[in-house]
Amino acid sequence: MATEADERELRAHFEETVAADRRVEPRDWMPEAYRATLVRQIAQHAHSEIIGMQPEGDWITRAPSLRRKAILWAKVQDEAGHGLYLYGAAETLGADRDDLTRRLLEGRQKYSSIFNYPAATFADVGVIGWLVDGAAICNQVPLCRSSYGPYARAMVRVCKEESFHQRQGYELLWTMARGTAAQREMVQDAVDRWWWPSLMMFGPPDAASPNSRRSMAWRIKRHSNDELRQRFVDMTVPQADRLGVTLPDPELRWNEERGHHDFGTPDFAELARVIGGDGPCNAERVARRTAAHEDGAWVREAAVAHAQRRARRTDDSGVAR
Ligand code: BYC
Repeated sequence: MATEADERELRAHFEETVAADRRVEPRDWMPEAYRATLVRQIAQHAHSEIIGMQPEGDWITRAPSLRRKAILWAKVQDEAGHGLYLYGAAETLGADRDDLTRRLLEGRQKYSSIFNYPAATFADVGVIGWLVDGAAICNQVPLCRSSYGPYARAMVRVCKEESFHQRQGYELLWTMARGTAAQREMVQDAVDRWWWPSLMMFGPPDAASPNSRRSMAWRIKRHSNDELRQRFVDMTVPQADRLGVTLPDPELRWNEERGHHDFGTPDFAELARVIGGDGPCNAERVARRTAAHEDGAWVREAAVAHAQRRARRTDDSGVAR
């Protein structure tokens, strides 16, 4: 059993590792609160990827051409892969995937607020790629330097794929914006509906963010919620100009002195309501995820039975067959 002196030494080593920007790995000692914070954030991130398949997934059968259908199908499949890497990263911290799924379905763990909004038209597919994946990239690129090794490494691959997703969304909108007047209207309408919820993805303002200070000290998060929100606005405004859409914020303007855009305040009361379960699609999203989990029970049972049979055969002969 570790003595107090051992623990002091282990803690000092952990703090030195984080301060020197080296990676904490699963085999390393870590404070219990660091582990719990990571499980909380990584699980929430994984749940977001999986629930996030739903708004766009609804459009796979209704995509207007075979090309658009193939692209969308591949993108939604990528999100499933991201969920898988992230659940894998959570497992390296001792979390159990079944338990995490149960917590999601029982409302004991969260997923990103953004996926509780409906994807009303095909233009929403483009806007989700451009704005939602764009916001995700802004948030996730710094996570590639997160102090926990498996999370940081998962983020490298996720970011590469998200970057492709963002471009496909922008390309879709670019095509629609150069189409008919009705298509241009659909694009503007989708931008109007998704702009503020996209800004809310970055979380509450810094002054109301209970986890930020500690997560930043541990270098799990590298930037505050407000810093990343600002970065996203600065990145997106020129893209909106090129596309020819208006961002629905009368306070949005370049501030020469700050070298950043000024912008209005998102409705954080709405964010709190959506996180609390009272968004436009919360009930539908969780019900769909629950049904998919129940429908998939036979696959999990078959996989376990297969693994057990393989293990038994290995025991009998010493060789897996
Ligand atoms: N939605 O102290 P704070 C994708 C919670 S999916 C819901 O600032 P923190 C994609 C927060 O968890 C990518 N909950 O927290 C997929 C905390 O609650 P708990 C999704 C939110 O952790 C498919 C409380 O509010 N990205 O790209 O320091 C298709 C107080 O907040 C939200 C990630 O998951 C929210 N928006 O910072 C297309 C990124 N905001 O846990 C695209 C990873 C806050 O204490 N996560 N909360 O009960 C993070 O970077 C951070 O967790 C956050 C919040 C910036 C989101």
